Amino acid sequence: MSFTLNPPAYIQNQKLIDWVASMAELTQPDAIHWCDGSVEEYDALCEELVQAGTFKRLNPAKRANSYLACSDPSDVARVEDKTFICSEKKDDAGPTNNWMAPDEMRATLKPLFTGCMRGRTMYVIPFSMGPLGSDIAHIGVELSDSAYVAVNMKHMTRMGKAVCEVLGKDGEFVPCVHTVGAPLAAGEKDKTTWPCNPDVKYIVHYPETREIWSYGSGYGGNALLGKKCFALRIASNMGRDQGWLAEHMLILGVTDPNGVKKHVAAAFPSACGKTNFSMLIPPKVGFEGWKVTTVGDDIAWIKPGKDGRLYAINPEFGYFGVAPGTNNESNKNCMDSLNKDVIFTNVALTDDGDVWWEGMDGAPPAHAIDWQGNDWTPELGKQGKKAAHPNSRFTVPATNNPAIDPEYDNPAGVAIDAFLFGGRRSTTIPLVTEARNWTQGVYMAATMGSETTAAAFGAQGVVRRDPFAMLPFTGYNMSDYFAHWLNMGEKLTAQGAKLPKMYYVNWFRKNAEGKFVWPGFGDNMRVLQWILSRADGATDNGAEHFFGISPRYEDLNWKGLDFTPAQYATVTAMDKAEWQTEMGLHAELFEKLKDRMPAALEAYRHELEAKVNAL
Ligand code: SAT
Ligand code: MN
Repeated sequence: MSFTLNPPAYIQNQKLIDWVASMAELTQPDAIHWCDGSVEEYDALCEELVQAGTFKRLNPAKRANSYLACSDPSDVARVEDKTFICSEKKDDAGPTNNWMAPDEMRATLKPLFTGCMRGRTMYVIPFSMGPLGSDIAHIGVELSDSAYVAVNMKHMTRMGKAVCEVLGKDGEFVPCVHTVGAPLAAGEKDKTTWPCNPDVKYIVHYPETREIWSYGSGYGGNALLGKKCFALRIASNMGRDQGWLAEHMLILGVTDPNGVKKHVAAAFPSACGKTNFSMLIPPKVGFEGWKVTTVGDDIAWIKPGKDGRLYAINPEFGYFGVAPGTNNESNKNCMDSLNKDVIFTNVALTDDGDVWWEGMDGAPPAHAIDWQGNDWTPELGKQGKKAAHPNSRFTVPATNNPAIDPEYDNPAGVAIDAFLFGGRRSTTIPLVTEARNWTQGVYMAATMGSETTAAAFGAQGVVRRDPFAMLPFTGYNMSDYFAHWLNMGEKLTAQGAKLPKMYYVNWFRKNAEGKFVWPGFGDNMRVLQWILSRADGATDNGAEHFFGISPRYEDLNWKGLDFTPAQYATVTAMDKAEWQTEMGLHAELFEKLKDRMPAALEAYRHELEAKVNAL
C-alpha cells in the first residue's frame, strides 16, 4: 500500500477508521488527508487548487478570498439518467427512479472503484447535516479524491474536527464515497484542470444500507454528496422509517411590524428561484416593518415536535446557487453574500479579475473569458454565446447572508406555519391556491409540474411532473412517499395537532406575447402576506374554486405596485381546456405510479376531474 492511514487523535470512531482503511485499500490513493475543517486547511487546499490550475484566484479588491473554477464541458450538471436507487426490491425504488439490484451494481462498481484514486489524495471529509448535536441532524463522512469537493464541503456543511467529536466512539454516520474516476499512472500528471470521467458516471444509493457511491463527476450534487444524495435521497428513506420528512424546500422566517414571526417551507424544482425566494426583500412601499430572513435555500429536514408542530432545520451550512439571473434586483441579499469567501464554478472571468454572468447588474464587460476559457464579447453574447454556463454556480457559507435567520443554527429548528409548492408553469396554474385540507395539499404537491431547467442534464423548458419538486430526489417509491406524507398528517391530526396549511404557487405565468406577467422576486411578498394571514385564521379574504381557495384581486396588498385587475386575471385565470389537459397529465402520472398509489389521492383525482369537466 502506498498510503499510511494515520488518523488524527481526535477521531475515536473505530468503525470510521476501519471503513476508511478498507476504502483506501480498494481505491489505492497516494495519500490520505483527514479534513479538520480549519481555515488554514481551507486556504492551503485552495492554494493547491490554484497551483493545479483548477482555481483562479479572483482580484481581492473585487471579491475577497474568492476563486473561480471551470469544469470540463461534459460535467456541468446533475446526471439523472446515471443516478440509481439500488434497493433490494425494484418496487421499493419505484417507477420514477433508475434501479439496479444491489449485487449487480456492486459488481459493476467494483472494477471502477478498484484503484480509482491512484495518483491522488483521498480526502476524508466528516460533515454534519444540520446544527452540531441537533436531534434532527445526522452525520456523514465523504471520501473524495477531489480537493475541489473538500473545500466546497467546508462551505456547504459543518465539516471537520467538531463533527468527529459529536460522532464520538460509536456514533452513526452515512458513508459516502466519491471519485472523479480519473486515476493517474505512476508519474502521470493531469492533462486537464478538471479531472473527471467524461464517459462513465454513476451516482449510486443503497437505501437499505444507507450508502452513497459516486463515480466520474466532480460537479454539484453529483459530487458534494451531503446535498441531494444524502440530505434528500438517503434521508428520505430515513425519514420514512423514523417518522420525519426530508424535503427539497427552502425555509424562511417572516416577521411582521408587530414583531410576530412565522416560518414557511417551500418546495420548488432546481433553478426555479428557491434561493431568491428564501432571501426575499419585501417591497419598500406597503410592507414597512416587514422582514424576511433565511433559514435555508434548498433543503429542509422536518420533524414533529412534542407539541405536535412540525420543526424544520436546514441541514446545509451554505448555498450552492445558480449564478445567471442573480442581481441586485432579483436578489440583493445574495449579491451581498457574494462579496467574499466564494467559490464560483463555470461563470465568466473579467479582465479585472472579477466574475460575470448573464443577468448581472449593469452593462456586460467589453471583454471576458467565458466558462470554457474562450474570449467573450457582448457581440458574441448577442449571437447567443453564453459567457457563463446556464447552470453555473456559487458556493458560499450561509453566514455571509446579511438576512440570515437568527435561528439558522438552532438545533431545535423552527416551527413551520405553511408549506408552499410551486413549479415553473407559463400556463394553467394560478398565482396561488390554498388547499382545503392536508389530503388536497398532498395531491397538489404530488401532481406538481414544472418546465425543466439547466440544473439537470437534458432538454430544457419541457413540462414534466415533478412531485413535491422531489422527482430526482425521492430515494424510494414515489407512491410510498405520498403515503408517508398522508400518514404524517393523519398521525399529527390524531394527536390533536394543528397542521400547517398548504399552498400551490406559480410565479411564472406568461401572457400571449410570451412575457412573464407577475413581477416576482420582492413582490412575491404580497402572496406571502396573504398566505400568512390565512395561516393566522383569516377566512374572509379568498374565493373558492374547484381547485381550492385563491385571493380575489382586492384581497392582496397592492400598495407600491401598479398591477391591474386585468393583469391579475392573466396570472390567475383557470381555463377549462387547459385544465382538462392538466388532468390528463395527472392521470398519466397516476397510471405510472398506480401500483402503490394511496387510495385517498386516487379518489380526489376523480373528484377533481369531474369538477373540471363540469366547468
Ligand atoms: O443538485 S445540485 O446540487 O447540483 C443543484 C440542484 O439541482 O439544485
Ligand atoms: Mn435544489
